Amino acid sequence: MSVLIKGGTVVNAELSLRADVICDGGLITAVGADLDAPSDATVIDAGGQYVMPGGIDPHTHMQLPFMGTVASEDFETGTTAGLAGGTTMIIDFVIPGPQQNIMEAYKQWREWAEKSVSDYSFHVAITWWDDSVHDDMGTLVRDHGVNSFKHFMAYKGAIMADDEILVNSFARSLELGAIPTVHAENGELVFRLQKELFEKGITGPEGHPLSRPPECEGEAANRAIRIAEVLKVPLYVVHNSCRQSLEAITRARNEGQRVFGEVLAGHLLIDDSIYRHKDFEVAAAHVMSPPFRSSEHQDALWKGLQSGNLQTTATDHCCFCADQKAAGKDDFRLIPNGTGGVENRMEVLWHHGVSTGKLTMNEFVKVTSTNAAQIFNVYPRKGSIAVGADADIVVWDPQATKTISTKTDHQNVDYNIFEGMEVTGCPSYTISQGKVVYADGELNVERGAGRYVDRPPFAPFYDALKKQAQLAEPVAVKR
Ligand code: DUC
Ligand code: ZN
Ligand code: ZN
Repeated sequence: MSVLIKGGTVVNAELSLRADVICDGGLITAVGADLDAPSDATVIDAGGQYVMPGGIDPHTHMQLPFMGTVASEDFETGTTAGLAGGTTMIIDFVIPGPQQNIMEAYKQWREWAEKSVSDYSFHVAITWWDDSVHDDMGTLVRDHGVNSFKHFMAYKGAIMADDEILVNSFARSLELGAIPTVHAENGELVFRLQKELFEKGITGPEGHPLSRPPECEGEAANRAIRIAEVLKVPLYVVHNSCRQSLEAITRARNEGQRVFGEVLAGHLLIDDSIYRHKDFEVAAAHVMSPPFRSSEHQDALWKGLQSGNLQTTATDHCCFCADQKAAGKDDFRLIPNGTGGVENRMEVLWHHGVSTGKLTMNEFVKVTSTNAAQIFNVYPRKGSIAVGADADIVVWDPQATKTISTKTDHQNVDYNIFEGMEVTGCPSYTISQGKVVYADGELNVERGAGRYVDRPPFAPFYDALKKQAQLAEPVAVKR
């Protein structure tokens, strides 16, 4: 079955042009003026609309077992919600428990993800260290299409990676041609601040941001960046929420270091006053880490995106319903951390980014799709409208409006952090693997249609980095 998208403007990261697009056999087979439809083709009239690469959300946690419960959104419902919002690929995380065999965890997550309706891939978290972890990292890169490893610098006593783990895993990543990524928060400081606040009687959600100040994030981001600098390995810092971590990234990039930064739609648009909301349910629904920050930080993050010092946007989609959040009713430290957004990332970024003149349409494509595809090495298969690329496409109606609400969204969670937000600019069609899976508000998805996407290592570039690392051996001292 083929699809002809007719009369639209194709918007790629590097250029926009009036062109029709034909999809056949899951791939884009033609891009050009006045293309004729094959006789069996479904024809989409994209007049007055933009035809863009489907979004890639490089940071989600579907059905994550976390803080004594399991995220409510699974791989089927989560990827369905993504498609309704124009996101055609997610990169989720395998997170082994402390001492859990890495390959066993990887297989478990692969099994859970088989029901996905759109394509997906996995970063793998390194939560502990021994020779088996070292070897399993090699197996994952060589045989299983993994080219990125995640390190949580927070969550002491659970999945936190200390400096020893960071150093071992970053060095191993360089050897393998993989990119380390970090959740940057100083877990020791967070642990101490949480305890102090609780002992002072601050037990509600307002304690959450107080226990995780921006300085904790800035310190951890800078530490990870400097470790990566010494080891000569590129680094990706996930969900930057504050000026301090952005400054650490910007400084390093200005010094020529290969560091990438991600920002979440929520951190760009929601401020920390929400944690002081009178209703526990509302405040708790926003508990995620790092927390939402004051508007000073949002301004800085937008500038980071505009300047190119932050390259990707994500959601950290990790949903917990009110009954799950209630576990922390009397102790904010027990509120499961996580918020949703996979369905709304593209539209809130368009509305607040493109419509306000902060981002061009091409920059929008870069930060919602192309940059993630390039950084995680699946470009141009993903992240571009080009002959031979996967036919993962969103047709974008810049005039369409909607009010975001949990009553109408497809996310499997009872609270939408963008509740009530009015946006102009929404997907009218989403095409995944060449099939129309979302059209004018109707979904037509198939459980299990999503494919695991292999991401190869970064071999030639890393060879040069490895040579540099070897050159940096100590010079003998003559006495
Ligand atoms: N932060 C969250 O809010 N949830 C899942 C994991 C994380 O780092
Ligand atoms: Zn995180
Ligand atoms: Zn996360």
